[in-house]
Amino acid sequence: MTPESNLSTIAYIGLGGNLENTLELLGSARKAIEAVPGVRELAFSSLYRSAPMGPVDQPDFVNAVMAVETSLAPRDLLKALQMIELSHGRVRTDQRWGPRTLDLDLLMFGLEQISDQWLTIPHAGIAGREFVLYPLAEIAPPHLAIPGMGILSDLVSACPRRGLEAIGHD
Ligand code: ROI
Repeated sequence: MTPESNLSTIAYIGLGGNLENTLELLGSARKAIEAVPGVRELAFSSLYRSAPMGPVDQPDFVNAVMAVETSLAPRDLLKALQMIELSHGRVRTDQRWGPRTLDLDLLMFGLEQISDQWLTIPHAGIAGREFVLYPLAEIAPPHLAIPGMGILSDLVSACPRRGLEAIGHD
């Protein structure tokens, strides 16, 4: 079968970045993900502005979650996302490659649970991160079971919004 046929697994991808061209990068990354053979977009959440998790002496982040249907194996989808990060996620500052400006995280791959040296599915950072859970809840069924973590709506209820705000649809 070609990668285009048998689109059977629903995967969720988290997108984020925190430099000034992040909005452009997220739109461009979205197009690049849609262009991967064997991947079809099902939904794209609003864009959300969030306070940085971790070191606070950095700009706010913009985050979103995308649902796709795919015929790819999880590791092939991961590789495609990493290629897109490399081609979109770095900007030139002076002579040197600047910090990574685009993160693409494979959050879920159907109901699979994978834990090896390359990949942890579901992504360990889903639970407790408002900038993942709220956009995910916008485009996924509320009763979605996240293997090993619980039901999406319960995880959202347990997670304060902190400063998270939707900044609109694209
Ligand atoms: N904080 C927010 N709000 N959003 C992110 O996507 C994000 N990504 C990161 C760190 C630096 C941990 N903080 C983040 O990699």
